Amino acid sequence: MDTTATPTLNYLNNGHGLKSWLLTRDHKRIALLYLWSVTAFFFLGGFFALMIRLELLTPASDLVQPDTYNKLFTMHGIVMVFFFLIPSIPATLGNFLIPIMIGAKDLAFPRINLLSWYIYILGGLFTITAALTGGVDTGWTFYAPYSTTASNSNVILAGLGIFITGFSSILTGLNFIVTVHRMRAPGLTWFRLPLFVWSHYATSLIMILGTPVIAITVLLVAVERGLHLGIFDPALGGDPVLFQHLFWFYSHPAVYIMILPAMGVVSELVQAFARKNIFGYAFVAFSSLAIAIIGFLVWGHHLFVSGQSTYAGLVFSIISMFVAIPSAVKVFNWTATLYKGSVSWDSPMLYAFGFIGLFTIGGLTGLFLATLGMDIHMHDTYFIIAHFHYVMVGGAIFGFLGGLHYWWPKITGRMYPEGWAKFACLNIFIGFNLTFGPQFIVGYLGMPRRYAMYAPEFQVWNVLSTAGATILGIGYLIPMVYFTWSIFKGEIASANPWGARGLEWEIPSPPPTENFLVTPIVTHGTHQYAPSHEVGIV
Ligand code: HEM
Ligand SMILES: [Cu+2]
Repeated sequence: MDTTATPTLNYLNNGHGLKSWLLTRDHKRIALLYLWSVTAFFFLGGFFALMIRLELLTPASDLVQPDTYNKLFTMHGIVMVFFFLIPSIPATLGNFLIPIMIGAKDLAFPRINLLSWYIYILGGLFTITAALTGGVDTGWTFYAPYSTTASNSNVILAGLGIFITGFSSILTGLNFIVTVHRMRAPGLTWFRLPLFVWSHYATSLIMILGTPVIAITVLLVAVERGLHLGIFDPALGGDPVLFQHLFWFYSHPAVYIMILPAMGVVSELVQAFARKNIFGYAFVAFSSLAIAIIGFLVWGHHLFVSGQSTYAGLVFSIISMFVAIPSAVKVFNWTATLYKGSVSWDSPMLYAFGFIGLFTIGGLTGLFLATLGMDIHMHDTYFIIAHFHYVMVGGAIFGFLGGLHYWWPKITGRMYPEGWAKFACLNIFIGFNLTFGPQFIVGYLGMPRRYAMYAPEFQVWNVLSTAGATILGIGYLIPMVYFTWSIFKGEIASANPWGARGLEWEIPSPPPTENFLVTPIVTHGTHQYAPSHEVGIV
């Protein structure tokens, strides 16, 4: 059987019209539904970001009123975290690739997969409604008692949106876990799984263990706001620090929901473009699990200045240092894999390089912040903003874009223009560093976050940052244009345009509806760059 010729029927042309998409149970089509929606949310969040940056071009509050400014950064944070970053890689690339990578026809629960998308959209509509009907000004962290008492905004509606979307995340996580346990092709043992699958397995564990906590937290905020029961507000007999514990017990692990899938992507990219097996497969696989577990133990580093005991601060400070170890293991092993590899500089690999560099900066500055004494100086300054954007934009979004470019030929059956892709990547890299680099400095100098106005001596850094954000914004638009173009005009992609290894490269591009016409039997790990081995399917 010739598996590389493009068959006439594939998942894209098997069924036409809106209904065939809105009622689909095919994981690949659902992945595309998510891709369109997370992209829309990304540009919505990006619009808010641009407004923030334009306001901060000058020290005075001249573009928008401070109250509007508060609503802008709140909506920016909520949209980017809950509606873009958390679902971005798992719901798009994960949904598309996990069944294929393990030799299965679909996820374990295809209908629940579709349901997850509808729940996500419903949650998004609630939150957008909250934004349009007056906005929310609490910051995406909803700190009590401001959010439960003082804030004159749509807290309950926005919270409901996040509560609903949480179920989407939980169901996706459950679906992935059951799929990886139950649906692997014959011969695909745990230690033959692609590292992308391992990282999604770890992510799913966090999703199902952590998400209920944030759901209950926003529910309690709504209960206190609506019914005036004293849970968090000291005036009613509640405890505001309890809110912070509950919030960060989810939201710290959630940063690993955002970054682990990107690490999985980078593990695949490094192997494909260095033509080598990963150095220390088991270490990389287990480091994902270690991150998932230790990630649940460090939330207290967000409470260093909340009045928790020095002893608790000390313990959280030390555990936070530990969580850096498995991340560092990954960075070391990627670097060791690249060492003496025949590295090709295609655009997905450029994003992987970007990820490794920027994530390392984000991670190391995280160690500064985990140092108790230092955080007290840096707390609530722009240093924090710079740190988490290096991790989440420099890390998660570079991983997402790298993965999207790498698997784009598989997803669409078309190549994108490589010259433009390299140009866009460079654009994003420069724009990113110009936006967030100066924020480390201005934060260190003492500029606080979340204010529409600032002292004039900080202006020069803010002008640089706004200029960078403009370049970055344009950089994000370019792939939108050439990806759309490539769907119609791009060169037809072969089954394996990169010469990469893995089951997904052994089926046609785009894949047929059932992925595999014959269930593959796996005889060795999916990353086999040693020339003596046969590839995946026998
Ligand atoms: C064009 C790129 C971006 C720019 C220029 C930008 C700018 C900003 C600024 C200036 C703030 C600070 C508001 C403040 O606290 O005073 C902020 C906060 C934040 N950003 Fe971004 N951002 C960008 C992209 C992103 C992306 C892609 C994400 C997530 C994927 C993200 C997530 C966040 C979060 C979570 C906050 C915290 C909001 C809060 O403090 O409540 N940002 N961003
Ligand atoms: Cu944290």
